[in-house]
Amino acid sequence: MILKKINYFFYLLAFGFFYTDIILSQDAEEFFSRTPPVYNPPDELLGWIDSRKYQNLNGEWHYIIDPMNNGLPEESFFGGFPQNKLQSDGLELIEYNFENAKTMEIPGAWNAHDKSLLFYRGPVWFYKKFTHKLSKNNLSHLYIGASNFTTKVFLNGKIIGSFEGGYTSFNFDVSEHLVEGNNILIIHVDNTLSKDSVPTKKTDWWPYGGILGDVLLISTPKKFIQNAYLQLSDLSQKEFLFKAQLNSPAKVKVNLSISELNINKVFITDEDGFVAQRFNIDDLELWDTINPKLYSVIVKSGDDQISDEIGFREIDVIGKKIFLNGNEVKLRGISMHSEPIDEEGFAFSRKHFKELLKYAESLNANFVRAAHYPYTRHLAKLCDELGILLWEEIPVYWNINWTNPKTQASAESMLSQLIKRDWNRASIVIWSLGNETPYSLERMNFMISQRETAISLDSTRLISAALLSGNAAQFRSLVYFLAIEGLKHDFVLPEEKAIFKGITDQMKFLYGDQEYFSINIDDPLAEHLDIIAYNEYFGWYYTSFLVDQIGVRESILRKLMFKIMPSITIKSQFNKPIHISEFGAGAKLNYPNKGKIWSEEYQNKVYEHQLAMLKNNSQVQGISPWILKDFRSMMRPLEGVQDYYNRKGLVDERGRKKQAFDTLANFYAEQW
Ligand code: GCB
Repeated sequence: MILKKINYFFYLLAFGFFYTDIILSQDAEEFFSRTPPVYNPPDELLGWIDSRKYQNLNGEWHYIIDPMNNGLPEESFFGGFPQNKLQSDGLELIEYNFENAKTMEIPGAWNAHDKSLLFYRGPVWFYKKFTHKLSKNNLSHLYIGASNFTTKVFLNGKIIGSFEGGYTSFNFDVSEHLVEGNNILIIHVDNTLSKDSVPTKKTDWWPYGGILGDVLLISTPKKFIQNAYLQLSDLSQKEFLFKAQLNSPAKVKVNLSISELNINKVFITDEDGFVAQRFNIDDLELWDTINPKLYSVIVKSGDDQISDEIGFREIDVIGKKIFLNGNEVKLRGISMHSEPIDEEGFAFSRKHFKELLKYAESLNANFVRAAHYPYTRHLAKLCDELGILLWEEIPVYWNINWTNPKTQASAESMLSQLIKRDWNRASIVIWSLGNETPYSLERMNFMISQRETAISLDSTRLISAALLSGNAAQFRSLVYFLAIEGLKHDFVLPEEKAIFKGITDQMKFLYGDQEYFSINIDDPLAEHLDIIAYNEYFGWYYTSFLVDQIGVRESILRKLMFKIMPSITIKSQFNKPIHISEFGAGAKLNYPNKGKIWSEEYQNKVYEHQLAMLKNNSQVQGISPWILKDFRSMMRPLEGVQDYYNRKGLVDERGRKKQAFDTLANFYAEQW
């Protein structure tokens, strides 16, 4: 044994560590292979948080960048950063100090706060010292509005738990770990993504890192209402569905009141503390886009009381039409990313969205697509107040790992956390299961199971997903119709006409009976959706995909594309409304080469042709062009033009309008 310890001593010296106490007390194996600490998952999500008592922990936090994860307890030889060791006589070797570390405002993305972290993808530690007054009769829950993408929480040196998945809210009961007076909250956030995460590594938006939502210490009684749901479930029957979940598994009374409607109801939960009841309200002012009526709703049980402003409305589809409260409605929309106007980073506040929604309103839009991940709860609240219809989505984006059960669980957790947070918002009319997911059997199973999750939590909204643009066979027929058009025009050179002639001769037997190019959205997922959402990029991408195959100049293909666009038909074999969830073109504000790619004129031309085309398609009942504002993207490096922005915005990053802004605003005001 002594020999073993001496060997071990030299072994440690070789590593440059002089841990006598460890040598005397532990075996080498034990020292090097410590069992990893256990991080518990968050508790059931707390709803109605704006009506609860809380201590706000937003504001200035210290941070330490730790690319090697040296501070994680499971990775470190000195207990890790959560120990928050301090020097006392100056002879302790401690290689970190939160109190002296730089600070940043929380919520906020580190990429925006510190330019040197713009492209950073890795771990960062956050530290907050706060004073707290203990209250024996209450519980304290640490609530984090959003944190990207993996979060580990430590309070006063103890592990609280971890959460994988960004954008959505989560909470832990920290009552046992709080102390009277000063408390130290340390949060490890890692924005690394992988092939198994949701989203995966490759996204056409910035994978902002940091604590991106409010950090609140919410106080509840020991027996409390975790969440409650109140929605109009059937307009014709004037029927409402109320659900509430309490934390204590016992039969208790829950009181629901809406004083303006003289509603005062008492329900009794089951043994699990859960209640779901339907009831009728006869006389009611409905919420809609013109009159976004909200009622003050109070839910009480024992010592706990929560309240919210809730609107009641019905969204439905019948055949190929969409109905709001029984009246046909067209979705005059705009897509968004969660980035503020004229400010770097992630949009997290009411103020950010007030400003963004002003732009949506001046577009005459009645609908916003919040792509491609959950935003702050403030967005849906504002849409409720302003009467704007809202689409919310989770980042099941492009090709994620359909067969990994962990990936599936992560998507499901995001979807349910989002729904449980926002299920009382009248403005939300669509839950979107994802964006541009290529067809496979595994993807079908994955998405169908997601749909079931959504419906089991809330069946009063429509379910959609933005489907991929066109399959290979459809693109082949596009080549044929471009060639037919090419034979008609003098701007096409004789040698290009010869190519087009060859194409039409070869393909005539396939498409000769057809007059116009037509898309049939045949993705079998459409069968499981209420609205078929479809992203298409006529006038922008498609010609560049085809140019090498066809062998004529791209400029010619673009001209021909504009010629055929007004006659293109977009349909689906499924008897449902189609929503064009994206179309667009990139433009740099004031780009000098007028009319060329990247110019406002070219973008505007795409809008004019798209709107003419979509107006002619009767199954299309909604559109949300891509996109309101230029947004950051690591996929867009072109110097002097993109500079790591996707330039498809109708306004630039500072909020300055491009030409196409008014084109869309006028279309919505006059033609749609
Ligand atoms: C898409 C994606 C969106 C991209 C956009 C583009 O189809 O859904 O995330 O940003 O195209 O600009 O290419």
